Amino acid sequence: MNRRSFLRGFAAFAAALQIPPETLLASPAAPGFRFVDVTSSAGIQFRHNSGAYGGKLLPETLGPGCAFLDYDSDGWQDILLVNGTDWPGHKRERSTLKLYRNNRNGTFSDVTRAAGLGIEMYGMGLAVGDYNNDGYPDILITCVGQNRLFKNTGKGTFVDVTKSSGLGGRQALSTSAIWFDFDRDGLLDLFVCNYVKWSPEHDVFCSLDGKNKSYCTPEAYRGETCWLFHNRGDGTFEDVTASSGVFDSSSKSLGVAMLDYDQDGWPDLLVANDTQPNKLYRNQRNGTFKDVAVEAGIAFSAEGNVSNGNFADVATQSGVGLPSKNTLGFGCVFLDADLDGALDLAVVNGHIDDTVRNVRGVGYAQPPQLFLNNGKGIFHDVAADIGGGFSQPKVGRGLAYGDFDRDGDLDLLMTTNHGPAYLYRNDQLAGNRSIRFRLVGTKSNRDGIGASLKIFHNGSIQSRLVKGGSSYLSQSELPVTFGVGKQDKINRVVIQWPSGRTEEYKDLTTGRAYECVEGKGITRRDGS
Ligand SMILES: [Ca+2]
Ligand SMILES: [Ca+2]
Ligand SMILES: [Ca+2]
Ligand SMILES: [Ca+2]
Repeated sequence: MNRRSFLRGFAAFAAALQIPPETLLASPAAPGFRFVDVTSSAGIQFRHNSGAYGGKLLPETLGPGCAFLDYDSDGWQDILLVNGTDWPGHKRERSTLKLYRNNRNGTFSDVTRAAGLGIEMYGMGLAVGDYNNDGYPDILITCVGQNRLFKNTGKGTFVDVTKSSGLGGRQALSTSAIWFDFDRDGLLDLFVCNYVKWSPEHDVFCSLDGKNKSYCTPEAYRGETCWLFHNRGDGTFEDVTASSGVFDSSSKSLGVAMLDYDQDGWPDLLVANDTQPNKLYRNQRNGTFKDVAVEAGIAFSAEGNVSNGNFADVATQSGVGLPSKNTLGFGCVFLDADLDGALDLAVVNGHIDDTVRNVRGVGYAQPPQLFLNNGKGIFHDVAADIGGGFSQPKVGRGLAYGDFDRDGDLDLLMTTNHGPAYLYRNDQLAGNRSIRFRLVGTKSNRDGIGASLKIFHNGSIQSRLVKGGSSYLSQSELPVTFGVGKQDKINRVVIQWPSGRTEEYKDLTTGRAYECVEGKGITRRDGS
């Protein structure tokens, strides 16, 4: 499937999966929130360096990713922005990824160098997860060439453990990655998407006009398998790509999402491939996976799928299909932007080649979209109505959400190719409230990745899975946010931990954030 239908299929799939029909709350006609562009007032000064010098090398047009993460574990979401670098032989400037620490007052400080991350590498995306369960999130940066694993020392710094962890010695064009605990042993494992077999020496000449070089479509390159690494628990990883059944050298993978599509408590994976069939890797609970994408109806676009699968492409009926027909979507996240109890969808768009300007009807820079869910699964793009310049055309790539100011609503972080990053603060206007949960695993992995939460309030039920990844090259915050409209209490929350343990808490006040420690109980946190 092409990238456009990749996004539509991905979005429709997630919509079908994540929006339970019982979540039917009334949605106001006008959006009950607005976005304020706080990028510069927050102190975020970032420009992605794609390295583009005119050679039109394939990776230049793909990045970068971004994340909300709490690297110093102070309860405030920090920001990580991935960067590329100049190509060998075309050196003009020094460029590194950026780590911004949250100052807890709406501003951020650039702590990249102090954290030991002022290192040049051609980065694409990231995955953040506490793989050694010490309470501090570690960072994997996917790269052109060798991916890098940075272990958090817990003292505000990171050390490069790529080699000692066993992840070294691998050259690829890696894209999205995800931490998840596929064997449920309490240790996060790592899945990495690779796009195509590419190196600067083997870049193919493609052209739109037969004269000037342009970025190739993936058909010009051979595919590359994704990788799965099992966490041994001693700081090292074992490559189980082949033995786990996920090896496939024809894949051209851009995105990966964790889900539990058969609801058996074991995490499955959806891998979105460009021009190749998508994969739905069903966890067979014995360390292996089976691709069931074709049976499930998610391998191809709507036209190509057989019926009777678990998934149906509802992009057209849901109102997402038509407005995304002429856009090229990259980062996408489901979030309850207006806190009405129904998950909305944010998408960033942008073409891969600036010469597309010459082609009628399709722009290089394209407007980001924010589809509000009316509570009945019908989506309507309100990007132009929410202010902040959000809907101005951009060459969008990465997208993540997080409540950086701890006022209970979800703010958005966006990256653009060879351009700036954007931070949008969400301001609620209708008085809707949320309830937030941060999970701390003890027997389960410390991040609680793979835990499911269900809240019951006033006759309705909402559920979420704690997970990383899912967007493009990016990761949203791990704490979970439920919008509850005007309700000041929820009846109960049920947490199903990956260890198998179930916990339940009753009569919780909304407008607050809670920390749930596996086996220890629930505590209210300060702030929101
Ligand atoms: Ca922090
Ligand atoms: Ca594991
Ligand atoms: Ca909503
Ligand atoms: Ca917020």
